[in-house]
Amino acid sequence: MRGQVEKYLLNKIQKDGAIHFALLDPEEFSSEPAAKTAREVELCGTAAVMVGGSTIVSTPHLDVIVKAIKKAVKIPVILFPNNITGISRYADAIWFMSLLNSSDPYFIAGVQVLGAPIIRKYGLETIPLGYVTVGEGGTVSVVGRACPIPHDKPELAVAHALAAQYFGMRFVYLEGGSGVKQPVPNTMIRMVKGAINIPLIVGGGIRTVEQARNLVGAGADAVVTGTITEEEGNLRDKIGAIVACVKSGSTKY
Ligand code: 1GP
Repeated sequence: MRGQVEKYLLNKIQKDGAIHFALLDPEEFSSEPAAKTAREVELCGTAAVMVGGSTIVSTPHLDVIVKAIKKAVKIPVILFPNNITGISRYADAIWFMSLLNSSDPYFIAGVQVLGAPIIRKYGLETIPLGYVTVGEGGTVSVVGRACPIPHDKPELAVAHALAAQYFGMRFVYLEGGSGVKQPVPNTMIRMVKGAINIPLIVGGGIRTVEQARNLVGAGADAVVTGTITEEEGNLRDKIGAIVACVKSGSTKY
């Protein structure tokens, strides 16, 4: 059954054509700056705050950050967990995700089995997500023992995305890796989007309005930015411009 947060995301994609997620890595923030950043991205029109990072080990710190963000914003706070340490009782929902191109069963289904009873205990809304790393792959591919899909093999991305859909997962995330030089290529997005009928999230290496526009133009239903949210500078200018172009850049609906 779809929960409130998922329904909200689907409605927003339907209404705006495409949406933006701001990703905050708890390891890069203390609670006050995290709350301030979340407030600013909310004002920019981001759909939700995602909280997670590839190397989180301290759940108590994660709890502090999630609580601070929850207090600061009205938009949903969705966990983007790297492991069972990435689960906080204070969030609204959790991407219940499987790293489909991992070679380690732990990241495909093992950690999910360990986390499921805790998620139930906390009453977190789960949103099933097929997660696939591509290109350089980033830290997440190293930590998750994944073999990232080469940029020039879009048909492999299509196969993974279709498998996610056939498993019953309700979103697919093509992950280029945080801070990578090149976001997921447009051709890959176009081919994946053409093959599936669940929403497609794209992230990793997105720094400019131009990049976001291209990704949405190619078919991304949601774009995630993390690194630029952590950098110095006027967030309203950077994120605000990307959110605006994500909305207007979509021609899908
Ligand atoms: C990482 O896709 C996200 O999981 C965000 O990447 O930090 O490069 O924006 P960036």
